[in-house]
Amino acid sequence: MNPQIQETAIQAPTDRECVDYYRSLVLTRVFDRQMVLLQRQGKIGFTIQCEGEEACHVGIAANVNKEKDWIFPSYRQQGIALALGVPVVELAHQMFNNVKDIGSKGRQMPVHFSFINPVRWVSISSPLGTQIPQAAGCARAMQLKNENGVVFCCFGDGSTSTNGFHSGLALAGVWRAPVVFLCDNNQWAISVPTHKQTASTSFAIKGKAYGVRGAIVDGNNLIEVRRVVGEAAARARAGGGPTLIELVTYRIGGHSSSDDPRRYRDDDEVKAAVARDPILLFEKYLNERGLLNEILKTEIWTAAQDGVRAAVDEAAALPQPQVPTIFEDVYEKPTPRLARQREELLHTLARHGANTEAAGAFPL
Ligand SMILES: Cc1ncc(C[n+]2csc(CCOP(=O)(O)OP(=O)(O)O)c2C)c(N)n1
Ligand SMILES: [Mg+2]
Repeated sequence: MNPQIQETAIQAPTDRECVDYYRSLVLTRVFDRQMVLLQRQGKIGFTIQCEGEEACHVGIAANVNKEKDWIFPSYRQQGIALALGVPVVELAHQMFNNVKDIGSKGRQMPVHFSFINPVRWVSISSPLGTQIPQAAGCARAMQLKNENGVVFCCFGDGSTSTNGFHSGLALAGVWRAPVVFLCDNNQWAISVPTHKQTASTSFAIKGKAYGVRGAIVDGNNLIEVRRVVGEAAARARAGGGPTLIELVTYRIGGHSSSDDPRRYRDDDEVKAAVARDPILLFEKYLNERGLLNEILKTEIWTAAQDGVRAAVDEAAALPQPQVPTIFEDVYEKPTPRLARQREELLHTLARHGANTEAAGAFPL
């Protein structure tokens, strides 16, 4: 560790910031619940909720410098995007995989977002842990270019069992790269509980073998998440190297819209987690600071519901991308083989038509 690096004291948030954080928590919750309803109605094929983990996301987002930093998310971080001001309609376009799904043009599963504006958000990969060495490499590149940015890399407790986790941390440790690894320990990796995932005393301790500082924070306490992530980001920005932060939280919903968690976990466990719902905890904090009253609360929930409804109406009304667009974007000039395949596809479509209806649930 470099003794020159001073710890940066993170200032408490202003009243205005606190109310903004609450808006982001609520918007994320409303968006997620609406996506579940749409999936159940057969209007979108799939979704992944982050219910119970929103304080992690809003607390992380509070430390992101949108001009300088990069985010390498996993598939359960929509709260970070919303808190950073990505318009909810952009998320809705991706969920419907419509023609305005700019990041992936309908080629990715729902919730696998990519954004460039207003945040550098790298396209989400389904294979677990693959973003971790990518994030270390991105941080190394910024270090070599003397850019003063930080990479925020998100993954779950289960993803610490991937090769990517170990190679990513090893590289980041050696390079002292400016990256903050954020492990959302939501207690489950689909149906695998944390005690079957690792025999370690924590996930944060896994950084030690790689020379990466570790920290553990209550992921349901937004103010604490903001502080601990803020300290790690400041340290990384000052050349102090990477940190692995374990955010202890709980996945209140199923793993995805294809999962029924009642088959493998106790209702009592979920009830205990719901009692520590991060939105309730943050409301208590706001009340203690005298920042929330019933009028403001109603205004914030109503605005979120109206915003999500309008975004969904707009996204649902748009068609899906034309099927031949799958040949675009890889080569500036398509290879002869691709050109031939495109012609064959056009021919088949002309004969049989395109079936663009979602034909059932995703397997995951
Ligand atoms: C390399 C790889 N192995 C397995 C899977 C299947 N899979 C998808 S999500 C998941 C659980 C991941 O759990 P965790 O990392 O804790 O994240 P969480 O879903 O809890 O946010 C698994 C095993 C995958 N996508 N990629
Ligand atoms: Mg998990």
